[in-house]
Amino acid sequence: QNVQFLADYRPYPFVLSSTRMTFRLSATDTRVLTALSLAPRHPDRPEDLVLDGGKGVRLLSLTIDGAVPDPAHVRREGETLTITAAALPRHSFLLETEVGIDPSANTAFEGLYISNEMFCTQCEAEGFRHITFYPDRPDVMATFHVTIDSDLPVLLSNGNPVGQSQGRAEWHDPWPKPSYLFALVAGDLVAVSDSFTTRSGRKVALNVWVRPGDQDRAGFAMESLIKSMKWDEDVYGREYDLDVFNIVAVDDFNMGAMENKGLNIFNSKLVLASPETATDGDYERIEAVIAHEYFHNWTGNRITCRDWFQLCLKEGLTVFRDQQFTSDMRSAAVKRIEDVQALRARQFREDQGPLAHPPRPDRYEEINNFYTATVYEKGAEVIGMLKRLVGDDGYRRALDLYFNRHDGDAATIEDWLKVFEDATGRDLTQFKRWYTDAGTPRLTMAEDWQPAEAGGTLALTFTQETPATPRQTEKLPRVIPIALGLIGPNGDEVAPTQVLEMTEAKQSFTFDGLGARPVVSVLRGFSAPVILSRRLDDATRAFLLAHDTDPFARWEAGRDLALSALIAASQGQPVTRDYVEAIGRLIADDSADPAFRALCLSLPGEEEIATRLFNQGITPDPDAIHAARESLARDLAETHLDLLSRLYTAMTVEGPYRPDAADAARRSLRNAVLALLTRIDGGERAEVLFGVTGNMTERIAALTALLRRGRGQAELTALHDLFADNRLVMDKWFSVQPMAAPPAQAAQVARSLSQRKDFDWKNPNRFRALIGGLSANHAGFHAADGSGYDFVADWLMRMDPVNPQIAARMSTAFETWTRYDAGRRAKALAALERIAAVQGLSKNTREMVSRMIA
Ligand code: B3K
Ligand code: ZN
Repeated sequence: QNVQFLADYRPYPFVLSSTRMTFRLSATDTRVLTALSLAPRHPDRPEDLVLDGGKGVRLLSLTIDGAVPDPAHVRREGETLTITAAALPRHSFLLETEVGIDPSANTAFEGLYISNEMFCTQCEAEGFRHITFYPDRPDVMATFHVTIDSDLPVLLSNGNPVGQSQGRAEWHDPWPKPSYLFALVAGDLVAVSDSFTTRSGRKVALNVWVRPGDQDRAGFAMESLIKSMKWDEDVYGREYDLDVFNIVAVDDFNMGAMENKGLNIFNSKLVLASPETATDGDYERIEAVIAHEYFHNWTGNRITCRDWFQLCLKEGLTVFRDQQFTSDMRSAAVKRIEDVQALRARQFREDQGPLAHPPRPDRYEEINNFYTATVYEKGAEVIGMLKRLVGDDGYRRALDLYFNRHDGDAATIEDWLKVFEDATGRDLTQFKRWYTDAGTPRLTMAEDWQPAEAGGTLALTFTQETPATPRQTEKLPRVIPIALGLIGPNGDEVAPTQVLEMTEAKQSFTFDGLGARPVVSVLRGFSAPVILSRRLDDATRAFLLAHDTDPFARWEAGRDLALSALIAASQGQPVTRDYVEAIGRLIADDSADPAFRALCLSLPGEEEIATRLFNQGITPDPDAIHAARESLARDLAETHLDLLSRLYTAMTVEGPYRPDAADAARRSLRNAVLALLTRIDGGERAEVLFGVTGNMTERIAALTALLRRGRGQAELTALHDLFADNRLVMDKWFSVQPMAAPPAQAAQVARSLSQRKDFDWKNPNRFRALIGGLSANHAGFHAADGSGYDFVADWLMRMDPVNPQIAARMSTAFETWTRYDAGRRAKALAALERIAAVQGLSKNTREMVSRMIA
């Protein structure tokens, strides 16, 4: 009954041209005065005016062109305010309201709220309706003029500053925008400032606003911003379009960051970094998310979404752009492998379970439940495929056309595909299924080799099939770009990468004139988000790991080798030596990028092993998987002890810490080696490293390695003593313990941490650290006694009334529950049913849980 359908879209019946607002800030009784310049879209067909407005918005006054309407024409129902057509002029009119809201009571962090005495907002997707009555939908766009009255020293909103006096600031945003891009910040803040001159000569003032004392940790964010602005000009020809660009760091934030026009608001963990407090991974993420939010200025803000079903129009594209940016700033090969790992871990998992949905869904109950890996990461993969199919030039022409044609629009996926069709002449009707269909296609490849006197022929036959997903049982074939190359028996490439375009359910491609049977390197660069299966023995995988010219395919060969060993071991079957030997050769190769070697040396996670088993029709046993992985790690360490010890010393990074890709690569290899060696050295190296290092990358690596061995108590205490006042480091402290705990203790570790006074659970980062830390411990969360399920369920029920978005998001810990054995399934289901039975459960969590139980 609460379901929204894509098919029901209709334009808003009024045109809103400008929005003027005044905020009189007060922690418990903020007054918001809003003046909307409206006009009926069809004056000859009068319609009621329906505005959105949350329960916490108290209407204090309302006038139309200065007059109070007859109260019989003003109706408040649920989350809307309706003014009947009879009370409205047929021409343009001014609607003015005054409302009262209580930011101090806002624990859901949606709308206007307070974090550490600072006022801030989060409006995407539907937070603006908790600030005032408004057509809170992305296709209603207006210029904003905002006045903020407050004694706080720093008062910020979108656009350019147009007035500043004691106790008052005025901001004007000339670019029409939807309400979800509105932002306001007020507090005692200090800025790290710089400037950027755009290529057409506009000088832009840049500020990263933080709490006093945090300035020395904001420099990297600023550097990242400047690099992003330059990159978007160089690569996409997109310039910034206001006089100022502000970024604000906030401690209480439901997600990573938000692209509000000219005023990005960030979770402080994605802004603040120093070598002592942030890891290499944190630095890389900060750089990527600063870029992502900045890139939204064009892909999201200048061109926004017609409705929330089109969310991947801005998110998929902006993720794709930030991935390109990181590839350019760091190592493209490493970035691609990391992205595929993340895609498989999160999106494939989603796509194969009860929460599967297409990148462009056609129904939802709570839109905040659709900010998913499918919308974001698969949305980006789909663009990567498009680019591969139309080529770099075609992509560039299509994007230029997109920006020219749709600047200022609230657009759709249809608009997006049309620019590719118009710019390249290609018909994308079949390709569109990637947007409208859920599920991960299974691609199989069979080889037929015909030797001949003059030269052999290799025929490759591919079949594709997509399993049914909720509400989508019929699946039609998709366009699958399959990048492949051929490698001769001596290891030389005999055919460089080419892209086969598969469009049928079953399709063959032949290669003639081959002297000897080549080894096929297929799905290079992970050219399509599919699950590939092919018959390949471990020796051939080892051959690919040694010789493939495509770094992704090379890594994948090693991954498959590792998984084949792990699966055999977890099933109690004999394990070949191919993986252990091949990996030894690879890591000894000093010409290979240390980051690449680190990726190859890090064993697949337990969840990944479970997924592989599940895809092979085998019920995963979390304890057996854990044991198999531990034993392979130990085997690696014992077999290559000398080599690993040498590498551990050789990869030491000299000199002061720098977060760049080259140094981070060496640390990542060294830490991967440490994880293995700690399994056999009694923790000696990790203890030494923890004691001498000054950077968080090595501290956390050493601590994690120790905790996995059931050690590390002294180090935990030391970390706590050093950083008790640093929230972000304490979040790491809370998450690493349940994550790295031996599985049998994980739930208990989490439970006792949750009883600490400093488990400030209403802070989303802290909650995610602990609850997410346990969910990331595969065998710990899926403990056979159900202790992991119960612990997480208890906390979701506690969080739900306080912050439904966080509860709903974290409930995805359960999304794979049907994969496991009957005993675990019964316990997981009982936990889910306990949540479902809660009276007054939020619509967010209710939707998630009922989809998972269905
Ligand atoms: N657009 C925001 C996400 C908003 C999430 C709302 N639940 C951040 C981003 O994707 O850049
Ligand atoms: Zn985004």
